[in-house]
Parts: sequence; structure tokens; C-alpha cells
Amino acid sequence: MKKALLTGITGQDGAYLTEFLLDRDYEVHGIVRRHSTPCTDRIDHILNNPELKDRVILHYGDLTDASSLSNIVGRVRPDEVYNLAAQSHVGVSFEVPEYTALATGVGGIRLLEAIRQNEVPCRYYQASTSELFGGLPGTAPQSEKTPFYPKSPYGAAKLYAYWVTVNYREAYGMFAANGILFNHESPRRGETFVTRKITIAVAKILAGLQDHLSLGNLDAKRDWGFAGDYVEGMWLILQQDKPQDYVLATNETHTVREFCELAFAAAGMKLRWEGSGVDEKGYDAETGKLLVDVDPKFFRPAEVELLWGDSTKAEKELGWKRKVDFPSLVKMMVDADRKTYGK
Ligand code: NDP
Ligand code: GDR
Repeated sequence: MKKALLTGITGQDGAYLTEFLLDRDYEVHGIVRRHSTPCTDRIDHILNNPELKDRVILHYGDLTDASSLSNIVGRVRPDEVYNLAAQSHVGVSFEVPEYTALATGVGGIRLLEAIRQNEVPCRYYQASTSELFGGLPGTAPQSEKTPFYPKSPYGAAKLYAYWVTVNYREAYGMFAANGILFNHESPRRGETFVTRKITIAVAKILAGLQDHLSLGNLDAKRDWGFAGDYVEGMWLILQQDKPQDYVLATNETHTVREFCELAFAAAGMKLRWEGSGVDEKGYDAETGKLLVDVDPKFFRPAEVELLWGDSTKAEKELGWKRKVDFPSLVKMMVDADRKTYGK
């Protein structure tokens, strides 16, 4: 039985990847942080499943604590390591820049060193991101060849983790690879990322639990796919003969405004927009009720305006392609939140 070690097992991608690996008969080891209340909601269905729970083993550790990583890697001696843990919120990285650097950036080299010093001949996946590109004008669609220009402490920290992954591959011959993933979402997406914030708001507004939704930049464009599709790509990257870096994306881009329109439409509401900039508002076209407004507090000190991926290399070499399209993704998320919030 192959052994995989995941950091970030309690996150969105960690939960999908755990399911994917269990389906392929792996034993899955996950590194979890200590919380005052448990934060395992996304994997509780696995931990409580009598047929699966013995194949998922959790270890306390932290990406900011090299000794914990070294102990776990030395004890488990995994075949594959997926470094998914991070302070992963771009906006929050402006509020906690130093911690973001330590966890999201330096965490990567701590884990690589834990593998190297324990002499574990495993394959290493680094969760790299389209935020590395920074969305510079004239660079889209972005591929493995597009120059990097991160625009946040998060992006800069991920840039460091990207390059040490390449460096350990070249310096020590390690099987270390980056997946440069564009935004991927799901009903398990963290509630403060824009897609989930929108789909929760739609469900709550419909159920009479929220009045309206306040957002920041409605014009930002993102290449949004379904997280369940992307974890297969992570695994495929580690099954290749040679370690290489790959972009995973849908090859489409949409604005935050479009995501809103589709999300409200999935619940039977049509948005009518009025005004512009911070004065823009979205009304229910039928009743005239305010549904969306703009609050400057959700703007970032620097913004990535356009992310649009080109995953031709992954399609050719990995045989990977997204399965869930944009409208189906939005509907899946709205439907799931409507179930949770009652209507
Ligand atoms: P989430 O924010 O949902 O999950 C992050 C995970 O990291 C959680 O399990 C969290 O644990 C854990 N974590 C955070 N800090 C630490 C730390 N110091 N030590 C150990 N664990 C820690 O992220 P996603 O699942 O969405 O993303 C997975 C990875 O992929 C991240 O690295 C992200 O930056 C990257 N990425 C994500 C994309 C996306 O669109 N989702 C796109 C490209 C890259 P806890 O539950 O304790 O908070
Ligand atoms: P992103 O995701 O920054 O792309 O990072 P997020 O959903 O936070 O923002 C996407 C875009 O929407 C704009 N926006 C808002 N964002 C949030 N969170 N809240 C709002 O109210 C709001 N209004 C507008 C943002 O300004 C931005 O332009 C995600 C994370 O998963 C990273 O870890 C990952 O690396 C990248 O995707 C690829």
C-alpha cells in the first residue's frame, strides 16, 4: 500500500485529495494543527467512516515548526508528499504578511529539508498558484512560460516555495514538482473566498437570513474550476517519469460580476446593475430589492486583475482536462449552500 503525506489535509483541496487517494488504495497521513475546537469538518465523513478511518492517520504538526515536520516525515517515510498547507488568503496576507511568509513560503523549504535530511526517496508536490503571475497586462493566457510578478505577500511567499522546489529538484535530484493551479472552488471552499461568499449569500438572502451581499472589485477576472478535478491533476503530476511543473486551469476567464449573475440566476433571481465603481449596485430585476453593493473595505492594496490559464502542457502530457464547466460549478455551489441554509 502506497503512503501519502499531506499538509493542509483539513483544507478544501486536502479533503478532495484524501478521497481521491483512498479510492486508489493509499494510506493517507495528514498533518494537522492544534485548534481550541476541532477543525476537521471537511474530512469528518472520512474519519467517521468505519471502512476508511484506519487508512487515514493524523499527526500534529505545523509548517512553521521544522522539528515536527522532520519527526513526521522520518516516522511515516511516505512515497508521496503533497504540500497543500498555507495561509492561503491573498487579502489576509496583507494583514499578516510575516506569518504568511513563514508558513506559505519558508514552510516549503522546511518540508523539503525534512525529506532530504531523513533521506526519504519520496515524490514531492508543491501547491503553487496562478498568483505567481500577478496578472500583468499582455501576459494572458498564462502558461508555464509566463514570467512571474506576484502582487501580494501571499504571492511573494508562494514564489519562494516555487523556486526552492525547482532548486531541490536540480540541486539534489529530488522528484519535486510544482502544480501552478488557477482558482478552484467547490462547496467545501473557505467561506471568505469570493465564490463561496457569493453562493452562501445567495442561499441566505433566499432564506431571509441575510439582507444583501457586499463585495470589493467586481471587475477582477479569474479562471475558476472545480477543486475535485484539480486534485487528480496533482496526483498525475507525481506519476510522471520526470518531475516537471504544470499549469492546471480551465482556459476560460470570468469576472466576479459574472459569477454573481450566474449564482443569483441559479436561485431564480436576475440581477440588474446600476452605477459604477464603488457606487455600483445590483438589484433584483423583478422586485427592485438591493442584492449586491460594493464596500471599499474588500479592495486589496494591490490587485491581480486578470488570471486566465493555458493548460495545454498538462492536457498533452498528463492527459488532464477539467470536467466541470463554469456554469455547472456555480450551480453546484449554490445548490449545496441552499441545502445548508434551508431553501
Ligand atoms: P485552504 O485554505 O482551504 O486550506 C489550507 C490548509 O492549510 C488548511 O488545512 C490549514 O489548516 C492548513 N494550514 C494553514 N497554515 C498552516 C500551518 N502553519 N501549518 C500547517 N497547516 C497549515 O486552502 P486550499 O485547500 O484552497 O488550497 C490548498 C493549497 O493550494 C494552498 O497552499 C493554497 O495556497 C494553494 N492554492 C489554492 C488554490 C485554490 O484556488 N484553492 C489555487 C492555487 C493554489 P487549518 O484547517 O488548521 O486552518
Ligand atoms: P484569490 O481568491 O485572491 O484569487 O486567491 P478570492 O476568492 O479571495 O478573490 C478573487 C477575486 O475576487 C475579488 N473580490 C473579493 N475577494 C474576496 N475574497 N472577498 C470579496 O468580498 C471580494 N470582492 C471582490 C478579489 O479582489 C479577487 O480579485 C485564491 C486563493 O485560493 C489562493 O490561495 C490561490 O492561490 C488563488 O486563488 C489562485
